Amino acid sequence: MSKQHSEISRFLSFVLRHQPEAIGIKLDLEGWADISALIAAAANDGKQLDRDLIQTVVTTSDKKRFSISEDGLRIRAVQGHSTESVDIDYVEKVPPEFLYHGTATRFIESIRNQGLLPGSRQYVHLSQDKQTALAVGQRHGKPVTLKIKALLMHEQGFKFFQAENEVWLTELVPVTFLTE
Ligand code: HQG
Repeated sequence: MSKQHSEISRFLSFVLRHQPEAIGIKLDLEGWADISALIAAAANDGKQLDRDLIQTVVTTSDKKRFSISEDGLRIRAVQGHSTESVDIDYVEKVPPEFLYHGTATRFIESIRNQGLLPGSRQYVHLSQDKQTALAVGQRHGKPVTLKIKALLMHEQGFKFFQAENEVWLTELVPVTFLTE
């Protein structure tokens, strides 16, 4: 991905996950923003976007962070939201026996005491494999992965969802479901 494209990706993550109001756009409950409104609002904010650029960023996003509606008119972030105005109706899914969470070593003590909490986001993010979790952890510092007893959690009534880009979501992970 070019530097220009990753800057646009970061900008889209910011407005579509966290602060749509920063540029004066609205997201619906499912997280969708009107692409024309987004382009106009971004222009007012000094960012030149157009449909082709947006489409390229969506298509080339390494983590498939965004999706465009079938009619081509709207865009949303598929997960990672902190804004309360969005409440995506994710479909519940039975998780595999284990899922992984990547974090930094400095958070481990707190996580062992409190379990995994969503922080500013709506959900705790979990990965299907250890390698992906390690890459997520790397963003925060010296990485470490935790193995989560996901199926056992599910059997005990905790809900799991999977976003379009395959990231697993759950509201929190109590300490008893952490291994290693
Ligand atoms: C940690 C990226 C102390 C948690 C990725 C994490 C992901 C605790 C940090 C997505 C804690 C939150 C989300 C506790 C959790 N005490 N620390 N009790 N419970 N934490 O960025 O999972 O590139 O909000 O371990 O691929 O790192 O943005 O969450 O280190 O899917 O598209 O609190 O973001 O995608 O950090 O990442 P984050 P995350 P993008």
